[in-house]
Amino acid sequence: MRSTRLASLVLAGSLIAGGGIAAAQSSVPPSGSAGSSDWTSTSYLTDKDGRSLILRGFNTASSAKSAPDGMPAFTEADLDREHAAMGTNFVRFLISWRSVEPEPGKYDQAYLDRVEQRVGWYAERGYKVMLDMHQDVYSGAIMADDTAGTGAGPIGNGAPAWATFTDGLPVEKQDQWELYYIQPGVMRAFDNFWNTTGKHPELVEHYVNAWRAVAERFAANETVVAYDLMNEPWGGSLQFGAFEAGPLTDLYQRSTNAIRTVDQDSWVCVAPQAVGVNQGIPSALGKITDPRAGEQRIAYCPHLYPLPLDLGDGYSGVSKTLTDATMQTWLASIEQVATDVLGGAPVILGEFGLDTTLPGAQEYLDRVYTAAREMGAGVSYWSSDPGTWGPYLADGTPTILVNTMNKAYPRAVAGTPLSWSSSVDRLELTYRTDPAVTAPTEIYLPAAGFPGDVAVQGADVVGWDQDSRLLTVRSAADAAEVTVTVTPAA
Ligand code: 9MR
Repeated sequence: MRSTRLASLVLAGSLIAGGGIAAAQSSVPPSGSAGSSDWTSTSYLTDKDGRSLILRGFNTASSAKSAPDGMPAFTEADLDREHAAMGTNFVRFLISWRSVEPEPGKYDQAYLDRVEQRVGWYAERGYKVMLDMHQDVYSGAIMADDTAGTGAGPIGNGAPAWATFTDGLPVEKQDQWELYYIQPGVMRAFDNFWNTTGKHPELVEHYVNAWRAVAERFAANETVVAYDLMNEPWGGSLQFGAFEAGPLTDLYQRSTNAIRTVDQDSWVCVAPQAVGVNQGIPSALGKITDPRAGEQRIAYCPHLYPLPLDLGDGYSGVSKTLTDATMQTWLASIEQVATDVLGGAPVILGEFGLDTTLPGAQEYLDRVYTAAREMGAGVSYWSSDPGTWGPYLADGTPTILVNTMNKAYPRAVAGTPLSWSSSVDRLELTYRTDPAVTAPTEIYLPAAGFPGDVAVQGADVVGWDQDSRLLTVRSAADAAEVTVTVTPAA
């Protein structure tokens, strides 16, 4: 029953879309490298020293969605625990339009102070932050008290009440949170936001200006490297091509232009329509042009939620076959947008996640992290919230995620990573050096496989700090392509 209903949401998108899917699909190369793991992005977000960043971390956190102060239930001690146990270097930090702009045109600087304080915690520990303007089913104003009976907490979040216009249309209780998206009142709220109704041209303008207010605050902050413009966009009665190539691309372009009036350097992250594309249907997103001087800083930040796993089926049997098929088309779709549409954009897997107690969960986690590594993508897992999806249960018991995440990886590379891999006690990284980058390459090595001194080939050791678990190395400046291997010292 449950599966049928969520599947019907994906299908609903298709039906609303009419010919949209066909139009989107026709833009994907017929053979391409569909699903193969041989596509590697050579484009990366970079730090202020020009090093390529390999980003691994969490979404923090769902608990921020409806909190009165907009903050996640995530303390500095929680961050210490995460950092020590998993060596993460990245967070997709949830912010919301309702908190940024609680009244039309009034930006809540006290809220931005609180965000900045959390960013400071991450800064002290060497993280990079992507601010994610989160929404689910438009706004908490639509069904503030409705938990859908799932026990999963409030559903709607994102837009302020003053920007929520359901025009009196109903929103009935649903047993699967995604199904709220096709309730008439929610559909209408989106149609008003995108001004498909022709009645609310001011709403997107407000959203764009809210982004400028956020970017103004964080422009000079080196820890905030990226702005994720909209979580899991939904077009209401416009779907796929009609939505993605139309108002969605337009909002992304306008937000990018607004951000660039105050912030030249942070990356702007764009994502496709969520329903359907997160399940492997091709995207019809259009090109966004970055007006900054120099290289474009637009990143592609899609999500991955194969339907069977979202429905609680686990990664085994038919569900595994379907999930693998989803991965194939999803990978092809990511490559197509990142390369052909966005002109070689770096990729961050903004969200993926599952109930880690499902059968086959470990295999699925390994599969996705392998795919991300091979394609050169950053990853922010959904989410750090306590529970069976997260790294810790409410009582602090670790799930399989902790060991899954705690692997050796290069964090900041003095050039362009070409490939890397790691096992418990070995890391290998091949990269093309960039003579313009003088900062060393930084590698995280967990204590389990690297308890003491390390042996490094292919580069000189600059430093090895067994507290932070960070190894820094430098390669010969004239080497075009180098391979560095790290093992425990004999
Ligand atoms: O896991 C979240 C669940 O507890 C909430 O009820 C739901 C609606 O707010 O959101 C879930 O988180 C989703 C995230 O906001 C967007 N991407 C998919 C996530 C998992 O379903």
